[in-house]
Amino acid sequence: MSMVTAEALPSATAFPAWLARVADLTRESWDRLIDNRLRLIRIPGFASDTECEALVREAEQIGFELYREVSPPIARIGVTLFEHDGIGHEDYFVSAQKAREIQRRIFARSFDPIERLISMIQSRTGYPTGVALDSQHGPYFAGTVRRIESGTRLHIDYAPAEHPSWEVAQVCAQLAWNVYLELPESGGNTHIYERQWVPADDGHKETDSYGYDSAVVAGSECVTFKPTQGDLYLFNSRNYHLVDASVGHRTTVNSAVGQTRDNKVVLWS
Ligand SMILES: O=C(O)CCC(=O)C(=O)O
Ligand SMILES: [Fe+2]
Repeated sequence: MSMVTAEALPSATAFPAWLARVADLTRESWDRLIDNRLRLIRIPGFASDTECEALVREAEQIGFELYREVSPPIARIGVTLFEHDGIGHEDYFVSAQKAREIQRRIFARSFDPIERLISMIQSRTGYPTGVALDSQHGPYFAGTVRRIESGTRLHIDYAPAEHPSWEVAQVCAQLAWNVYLELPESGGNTHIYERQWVPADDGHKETDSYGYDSAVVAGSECVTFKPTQGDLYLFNSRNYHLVDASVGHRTTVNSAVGQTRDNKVVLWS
C-alpha cells in the first residue's frame, strides 16, 4: 500500500464556483458536491420518525462510549479510523468486526441506514457503491451512531491529509453524511466554510487536538444549516466545518464517503 504524497493530492477547489444551493441527491448534485461546487445535499425523509426513535432506543440499550482523547467530548457506538491512527491497522480491523456485530443488533431492531444509503447512491448516481474494502484486512467499519452535544472544534475529515497510510486515503474526494435521528432543544447547528484544506494549513493545526486555529478560515464564507430530523445531509468534508454545542440530545448516524479515481463510492468510519 503506497503512501499518498502531498504532490499527489487533488488540488483544492476555489470557492467562487461553490454554489449556494441545497440539492436532493442526483448524479449531477453528487458530482458537484465532489467537485465542491455545491454546499449541501439533503435527502428529505431518509428515515421515518419511528425508525429514528427505534435506532436511538436500541443505541441507548447498547450504550455510548466517549471518543478517546477528544475534547469537547463526543460519544459514539462504533470504531473510527481517527482513533486508530496511533494504534494501528490491525487493531482497527479486529475492532471493526466486533463493532459490526453490535451495529447489526441495533439496525435489526430499527433500520439499516448503511444499506439504504448504499442502494440510494448507487441507483441515483450510477456509481458502484459499497463499504470500503482493504486489500489485506477486508471491510472497514462504516456507520457510527454519535452524540455530538458539546460541539466540535473547527476541523476537516479528509483521509488523504489525515490518514495517508490507509487505503481509503486513495480517494480523490471525501464527503461526510449524517442522518439526524434526534435533535436538541437548542443549538447543534452545523457550519461549513468555503475553505478546503491544503497542505500549507498544517501550521494552523492545534498541537493537542484534531482542531484547527480559526485563522485558517478568516475571511471565508460560511454556510450554516439547522439539521432536520430524519433527513440525511451530505457535505464535502475537506471543507473546514464545526458543530455548535447543544442543549439536549443530538443523535446521528454517520460515516465518511469517498470517491475513488475509478469512480467507485466507498464508505468507512
Ligand atoms: O454532526 C454534524 O452535523 C456534523 C459532524 C461532523 O463533523 C461530520 O460529520 O464530519
Ligand atoms: Fe467532521
